[in-house]
Amino acid sequence: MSVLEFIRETLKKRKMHFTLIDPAKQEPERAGRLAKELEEIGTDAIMVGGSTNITTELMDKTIIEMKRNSHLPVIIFPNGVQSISRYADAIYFMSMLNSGDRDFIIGNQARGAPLIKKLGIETISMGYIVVEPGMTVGRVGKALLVRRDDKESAVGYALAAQFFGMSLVYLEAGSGAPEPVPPEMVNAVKMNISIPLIVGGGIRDRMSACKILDSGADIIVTGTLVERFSDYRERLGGIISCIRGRGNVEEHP
Ligand code: 1GP
Repeated sequence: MSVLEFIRETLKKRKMHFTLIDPAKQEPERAGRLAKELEEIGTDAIMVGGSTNITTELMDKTIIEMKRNSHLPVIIFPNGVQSISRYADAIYFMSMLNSGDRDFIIGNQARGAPLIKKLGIETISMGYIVVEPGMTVGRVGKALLVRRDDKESAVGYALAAQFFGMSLVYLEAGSGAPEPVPPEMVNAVKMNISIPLIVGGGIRDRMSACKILDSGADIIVTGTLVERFSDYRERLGGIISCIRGRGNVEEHP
């Protein structure tokens, strides 16, 4: 089963949680141990990537350790050609739809596509929309940030992703954002699209996760939680229990 099929099949039964691990923020061995722990806690997949200091060697070593320690699907969350690793299960073939820099919309993608083809990595097409405050990814990607009160623009970008034939839409507040994307915006986007909606950035506890899920997110992503909170096991457990308590629940093996 491809990673996209796994996502689609799981979403027929329940919502999902993905964990973002930035390979530049810890040694590959720690990333491997984290993957094992995250699998035990119940995350559904690991996204690997970051906005700065990413090299192919670091991606390779980190993903090898994750695959050695867990059965979780590993999806590359790329910031450029240097993020492409032959060891991943899939790569988001993503476009930052509201970037002001063509490299982030189509340039890096065109440069990386031949290598992805050569390595035979599964591609999952995704429209990526950066909402205020956007944090590092907003700055690096020169995002023309969607204002937090501008639901119409978010809906427009998300629908454009769907009409382009993309498989997923990602609403991003930026890693480390003080608050997640507003629930009203999540809801407006969800009401208008029929492809799965991922929401990430600033989700740190059960209450904010539940709010985003109830507003219509199909998949929520957390990253900073594992990096900066010593009680991340309890926090993640709470977030995942919210996911398991929503929708057509079926226990994940
Ligand atoms: C970043 O949405 C992810 O791309 C995760 O954000 O680090 O704030 O959880 P946090």
